[in-house]
Amino acid sequence: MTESANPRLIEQLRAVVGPAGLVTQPQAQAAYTRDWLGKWQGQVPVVVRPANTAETAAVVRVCRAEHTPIVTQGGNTGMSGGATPDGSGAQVIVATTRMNRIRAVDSVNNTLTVDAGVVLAHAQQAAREAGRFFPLSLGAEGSCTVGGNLATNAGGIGVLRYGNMRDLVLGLEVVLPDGRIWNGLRGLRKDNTGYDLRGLFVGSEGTLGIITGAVLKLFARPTARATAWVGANDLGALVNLLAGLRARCGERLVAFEMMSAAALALVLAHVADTRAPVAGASAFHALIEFADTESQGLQQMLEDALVQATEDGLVGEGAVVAASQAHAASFWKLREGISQAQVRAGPVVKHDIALPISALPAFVRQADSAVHAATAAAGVAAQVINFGHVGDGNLHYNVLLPAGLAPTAVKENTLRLNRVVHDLVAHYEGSISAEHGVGQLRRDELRRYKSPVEMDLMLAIKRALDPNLIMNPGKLL
Ligand code: FAD
Ligand code: 2HG
Ligand code: ZN
Repeated sequence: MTESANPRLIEQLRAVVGPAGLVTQPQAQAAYTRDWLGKWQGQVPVVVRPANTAETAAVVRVCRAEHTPIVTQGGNTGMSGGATPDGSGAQVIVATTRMNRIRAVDSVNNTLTVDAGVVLAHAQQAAREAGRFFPLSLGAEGSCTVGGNLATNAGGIGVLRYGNMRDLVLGLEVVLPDGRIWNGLRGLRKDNTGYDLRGLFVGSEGTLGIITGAVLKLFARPTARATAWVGANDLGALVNLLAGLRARCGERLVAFEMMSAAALALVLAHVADTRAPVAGASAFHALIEFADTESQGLQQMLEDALVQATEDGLVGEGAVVAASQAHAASFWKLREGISQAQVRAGPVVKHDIALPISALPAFVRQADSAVHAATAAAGVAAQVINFGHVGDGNLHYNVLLPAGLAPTAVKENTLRLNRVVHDLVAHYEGSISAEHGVGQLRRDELRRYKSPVEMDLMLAIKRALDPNLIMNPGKLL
């Protein structure tokens, strides 16, 4: 859509952010109106790129006066369609990426204060330069933003040791739907002065306000890492290996990622310069990483733990400890290539689920047979692509449909498989969105699986903060 859609709106926004802060040409807007997976496409009259918090607040006031809904967008790497506008052309995107200042590093308080549009990798870099460590890490870290990480409560590979984004933030600055600024940028580890306002905005997916700044927790920087690849014949063995490593090595265990044989095969087929780290046909693989501030003995500790696990029968088809950083990086390339490999392979029905770790083996057994029964009955040759952050109970239990399957058949199978998998997740009292958020992908599912009381509470919060419903309508609730 062009500027002529609502000239008065565009004019007022231009007065706030200047010409450099507006994207009005459809071609230039394309990078904002389509999501990373290529699943959703919207349209907007304009993309607004405020340079700071005051401009963001003024933009919100204009949009409110003009009854124009706002879709906040960071790096546009989300997997639930939360940052993609609808097709009406009536919503505007407010992109945070010009707000990219590292505001302060306090290495005594162990905090890092950043604009919300700072790319996650830049926040990690700022921590590193201060001799500290910011632990949130995920495949999209080169382009996702701290604001997007907060708004989706992102998880990733370090959750078992450091927690998810909710655990990593101390303070927030937020532009509210009425255009006021809430300055909650406190670097406090103790503050019992009422309701947890910060917690409300974490995971709110742009529906309660625009996060413009954050105080993040820093940690001691690990100086040593040891990485291993392990093949196992069943998921029960891997889950027992995880429990054993935790008991034996405690917080040195910083990542425990799983991928099924099918997930590994998909990466090997679709990502260049990859090869399987161990020979043999293991049904499951784990990528295990230890880290410590003390380098002495870390590699040995991992090797000893794996020898013990082999004696205990938990390691099926072999294990290998990386001999160099490049060797370790080749393991991580396999893990981080899965999302891209899925995009290349065909339509994928995603299930980003969390379960108690102890329930994972039984869940996967039941889900595998239920999915195979459902797809066989529909006459579709589907393949389960199961991988994820087993160390925190988060599976990406995805189902790959045949490339070239008609869109109507993809839709029918998606609905059918969502029901099969999510009903089983509910049976195990798990979550249907572990880390990717609800967005527009899981909005209908949420109503089915949340209790009426929980839905009422969330709607009451939404109405209280955003009575005009201008913040990301059609998402989450
Ligand atoms: P966007 O996609 O721009 O937005 C996501 C949501 O947040 C939208 O609802 C948007 O409205 C809202 N939002 C964005 N910025 C703000 C703000 N400043 N204020 C208010 N609301 C805002 N996620 C994981 O948790 N773990 C993973 O391991 C992981 N791996 C990934 C790997 C790949 C290759 C990709 C593409 C994605 C992955 N993700 C993962 C998805 C993940 O949610 C995002 O990468 C990231 O957290 C989103 O940040 P973003 O800046 O791109 O947000
Ligand atoms: C990951 O863990 C991401 O790699 C993406 O959360 C998961 O592609 C997916 O389904
Ligand atoms: Zn993930």
